[in-house]
Amino acid sequence: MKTINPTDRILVLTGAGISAESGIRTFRASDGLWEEHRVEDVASPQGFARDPHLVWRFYKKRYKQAMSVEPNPAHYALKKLEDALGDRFWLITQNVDGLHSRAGNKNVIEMHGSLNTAWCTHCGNRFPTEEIDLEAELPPCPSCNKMLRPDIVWFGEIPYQLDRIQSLLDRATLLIVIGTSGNVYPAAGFVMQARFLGARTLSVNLDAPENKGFFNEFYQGKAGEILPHLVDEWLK
Ligand code: BV8
Ligand code: ZN
Repeated sequence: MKTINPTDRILVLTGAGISAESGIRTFRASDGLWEEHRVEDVASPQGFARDPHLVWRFYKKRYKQAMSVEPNPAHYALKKLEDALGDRFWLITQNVDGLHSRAGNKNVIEMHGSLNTAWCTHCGNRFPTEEIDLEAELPPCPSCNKMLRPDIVWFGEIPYQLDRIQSLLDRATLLIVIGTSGNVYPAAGFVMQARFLGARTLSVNLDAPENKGFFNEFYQGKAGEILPHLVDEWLK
């Protein structure tokens, strides 16, 4: 692909595949099962209402795992891209592992929430997960002592910052989608919107995503191997 034009506004969307080489299992790799649980039991408000102990155990485990791994070359390639483009670069992630921020990216939108935050639906406050009592079976809110919930967007809940995302999509000249199967909406629909709005669209994915037909370019393989070279090529 030709190098990036000086006027390009780049929007990146990432999914679980970009964290795979950091050692975090993707959603699909376990055929829709996460650590032996059905998605609707651990990633839905109904599941949380039914068994908050199970859901907290599931998220505490994923939080500890996310804290124990490192960003990989794909994350650092996106940091390099943001350094070169400044506010003409924005990164939307479906991931909740916090690895993009740990790699140094600043313009990040965590549209499905984050393992690093807990949310009290009673008093509305949010707290860094490192500051709450994870030893408690059901961590209590430091303000009102009621039960916290993970600050994660579950299935059936509305993703965060959709209006912000829409305005970024409206102005993007290039949408780069990395490591996502294109199963989950509304994220999977961004490439259609970008195409419709006249942006160039590019996918880097281990296997063909569901919405493959909407990409102008598709680089098949591991993001950690492909992305650093692509970014160096673009920044020449
Ligand atoms: C909403 C937090 C209403 C949880 C997540 C029927 C049809 C269409 C849609 C629906 C439907 N029924 C219900 C819906 C809506 C639903 C949905 O899309 N369901 C799907 C399953 C059909 N969506 C919702 O409920 C969303 N909310 O719709 O609200 C609304 C919306 C807008 C306006 C008004 C109202 C909320 C969805 C958010 C759910 N929460 N995450 C948690 O993480 O604990 S989603 C969760 O699963 C992840 O965040 C991620 O988004 C998703 C998994 O997807 P991927 O990231 O793509 O991961 P996956 O494993 O699938 O793919 C990995 C890819 O990487 C693979 O392609 C693989 O090839 C590739 N890969 C692997 N290794 C590498 C690699 N690529 C490169 N390099 C590698 N090394
Ligand atoms: Zn509270």
